[in-house]
Amino acid sequence: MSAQTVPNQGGFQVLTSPGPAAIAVVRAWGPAAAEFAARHLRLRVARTPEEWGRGEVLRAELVDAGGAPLDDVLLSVHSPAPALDLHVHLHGNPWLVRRCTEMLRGGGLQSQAVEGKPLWPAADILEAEAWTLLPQMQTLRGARWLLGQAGRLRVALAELLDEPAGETAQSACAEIAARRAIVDWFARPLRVALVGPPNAGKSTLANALADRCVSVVSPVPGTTRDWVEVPGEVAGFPVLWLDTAGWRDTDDTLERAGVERTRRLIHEADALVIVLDATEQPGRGLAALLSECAAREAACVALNKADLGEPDSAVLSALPATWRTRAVSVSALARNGLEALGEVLLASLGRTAAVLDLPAAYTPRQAALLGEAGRMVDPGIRRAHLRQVLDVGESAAAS
Ligand SMILES: Nc1nc2c(ncn2[C@@H]2O[C@H](COP(=O)(O)OP(=O)(O)OP(=O)(O)O)[C@@H](O)[C@H]2O)c(=O)[nH]1
Ligand SMILES: [Mg+2]
Repeated sequence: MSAQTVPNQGGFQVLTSPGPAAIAVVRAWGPAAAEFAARHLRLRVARTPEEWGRGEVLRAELVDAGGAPLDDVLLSVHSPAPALDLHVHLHGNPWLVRRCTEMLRGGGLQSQAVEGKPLWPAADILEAEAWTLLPQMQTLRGARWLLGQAGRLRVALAELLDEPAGETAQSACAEIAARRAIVDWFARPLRVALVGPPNAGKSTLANALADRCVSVVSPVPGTTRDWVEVPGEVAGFPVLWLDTAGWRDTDDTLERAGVERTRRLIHEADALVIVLDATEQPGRGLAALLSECAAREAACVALNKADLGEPDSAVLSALPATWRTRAVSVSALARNGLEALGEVLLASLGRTAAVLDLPAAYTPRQAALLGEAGRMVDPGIRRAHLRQVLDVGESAAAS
């Protein structure tokens, strides 16, 4: 137990991530936990904490100081009283968790931070860290990637510990550390702005990409005035589609304010999809729009309304050569070409399947140690850093 704990009182930790969930788990230990249990946990079959056995799972009611029931909970006993160590499995309502932690504090228990501590024993620290991060993965692909990374990183570290010396090992360490950014691909939605002239089909495309009807669609140009956020995913990466006001010169004050917001998003979004009605002659504003977007690398072009016919050659020749290679024919209405559009968008961001198969650091701790190892010319010192990533000493790493 750490120095923060008051030994004769006890402490508590919320082991699960914050926010709503099906279940939340709160760990409490020490004599004060036994007092808390006696006061606030009413068992279905009345037994005092001194009568509970290690490994027992008990059903109880969590009650407040006045005896009013708050929740139906499960208790798992990890160590019996008097040195009670208990997991209380509550329903994962944040208000309920807060109420429970208030009562624990009121009972003299001290809150302690949870650092990489999983709910059950992990094979090693790499697995424990992956489990701790798991709730933050926003898609199934992200969860799979993270769980696979523990194994990939373990293998890569074993190979690097075997590596006799040299720059290859140094750069391999640095590359694994730099791939720490990948975990955020799955933990934070990519903000992609859909920009283009009025009536090009941006709102229809946003709704089709997210497979839900959030943005208003109409044949009247200038329908979308403020940007609309539509959550979705592309190939297992979480995305927030930002449907914007159509790009054009206008005297309408309200519409002009919308276009100004579009201009801001062109530069602030993580990536762009430039949406064009490919069946129409390019309008006067297209050159200005393309020049506003020119500096953005992470971008692609949706040549929309493909259901009406081939793209107009004037639209294609209005695109600079670099944009033409990233242009995809789609029909937002018929939902055709959306997958190909997603692939081109992800490629412009460097998010390829091949990158996901490489070993990557996924916590700041791993990245810092691997980054440090990458700077070490001396193989002995480098290996010492690598062993720290695995959280093992000299003999354990050698065995
Ligand atoms: N045929 C066809 N029509 C489409 C397609 N996509 C959009 N439309 C139509 O084009 C019109 C404009 O669509 P919106 O999605 O509102 O266009 P927008 O770009 O959001 O327009 P603003 O909000 O005014 O800038 C609507 O009548 C849509 O039904 C498409 O792929 N094919
Ligand atoms: Mg719109």
